[in-house]
Amino acid sequence: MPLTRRAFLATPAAALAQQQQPPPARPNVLWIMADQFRFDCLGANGNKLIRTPALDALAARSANFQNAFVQAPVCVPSRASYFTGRYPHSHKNRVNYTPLDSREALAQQMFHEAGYLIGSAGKLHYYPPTVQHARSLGWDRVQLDDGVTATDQYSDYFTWRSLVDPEPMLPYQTAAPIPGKNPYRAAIAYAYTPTAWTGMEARRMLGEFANSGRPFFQFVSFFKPHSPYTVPQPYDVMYDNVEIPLPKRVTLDDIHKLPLPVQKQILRGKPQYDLDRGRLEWIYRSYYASVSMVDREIGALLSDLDRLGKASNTIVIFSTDHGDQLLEHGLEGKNVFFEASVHVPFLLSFPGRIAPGNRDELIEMVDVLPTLLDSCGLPARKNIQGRSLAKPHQRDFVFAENIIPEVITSGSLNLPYEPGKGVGGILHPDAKMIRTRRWKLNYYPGNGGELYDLQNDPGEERNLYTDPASQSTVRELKDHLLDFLITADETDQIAPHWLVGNP
Ligand SMILES: [Ca+2]
Repeated sequence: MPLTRRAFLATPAAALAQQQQPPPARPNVLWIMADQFRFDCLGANGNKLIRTPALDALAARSANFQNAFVQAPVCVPSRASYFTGRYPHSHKNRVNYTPLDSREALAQQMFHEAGYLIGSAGKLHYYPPTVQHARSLGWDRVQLDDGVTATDQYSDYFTWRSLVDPEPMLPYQTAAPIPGKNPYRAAIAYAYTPTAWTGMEARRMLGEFANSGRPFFQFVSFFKPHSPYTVPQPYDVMYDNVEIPLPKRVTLDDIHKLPLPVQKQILRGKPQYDLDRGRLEWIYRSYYASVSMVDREIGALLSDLDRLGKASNTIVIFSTDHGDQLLEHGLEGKNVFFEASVHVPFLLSFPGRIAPGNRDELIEMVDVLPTLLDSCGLPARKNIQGRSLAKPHQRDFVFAENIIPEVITSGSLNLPYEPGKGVGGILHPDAKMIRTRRWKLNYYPGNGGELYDLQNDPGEERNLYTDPASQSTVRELKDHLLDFLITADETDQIAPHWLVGNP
């Protein structure tokens, strides 16, 4: 009597045949990150002046999120949120140059457990900032360069350059301007810059991984376009004749209308709010040129991915840890909740699985890790707070948070924080942002707040926080914020034995 299909599947022979079938190939992950990259500095996001052909080509085959927000406008907390899928107040890595709690699980460890080959080239920004520490956090291959002189002694880039650059003693951030030309013209040659090195190491690693026969998770992390603005030839002249619109000038009076923590941030160290407009023009040209440099390296990397036959089964994402004010509201850099700092570009490409095109929904960067796990068929831990973008996804608001003493005590200021008394007139260190499609509320306990109507005031110039007509909106957003803070880290707050299937 012939075996029915059901009876055959129950036989030992069928079990063996199933075992011998190779499992379906898991997709690879190529995660590209740039540091301090503005949303509006992508051709694909509507900038007609900037040259980003590689990222524009990637955007054309990606879901290009128009309303993506970071969890913190500062490097380490934002990056820790990307890699844990958790909010800063939950993972608690709230300020730069502090270690992450070793109980937190990171993306690369989750992919390592699933059998992936794991690699990183470029900036990680861990503490301590060593290769040994990075390896202990799950990376099989690490080529490290955190991009600031304080960490150069641990940098693989620095070691490499000392061997290959005919002028290795020339600091990599030094300018060598020609009178009348770009004052940020770099002394170093392009081939020896951290940007070129990161691209080169990333391509080398990708080649190795592509030939390994294993799925891979590769992180490629550029320091640029983060300041200093120095750019090597030929990028120093790339935007010489381009008139880039500059932000509105602000006065000390404008700054003094903001909540005290924001004033302190804008006026810390050597305030730049009244920077010479000619100098500012060169800052914009050099920032744009840095973006174009990063774009060049991304183009070479993606072309390798294609050449190696891996493009069709690789998820590619492009992300950044925060934006750059570039003197909007009188501030260089970030550490504030203005759109230029928290609203970021985010591209997600997964051929055949994620439909290309602009996506309008509000998303948070804690959503990135659950999206990658979901797309690769891997389970997500219960305490991950983001939501997969590969599934129907709707948020009524996004959330960000920021530790204020971090931003006012860095650089030339070094004020201690005293519990109960605060620092520099700021009573409590923490600040929270909640942003709907129309409204943004920033709250500084003990120091007031900001409310902006983004629909009628996209430049965030009219603070309505104390405006009598806006009080119901302030109350409603504060209610959302309170509900969010109570429920966001539910799995950390509720007894473990109540959590079904908690690892
Ligand atoms: Ca950063």
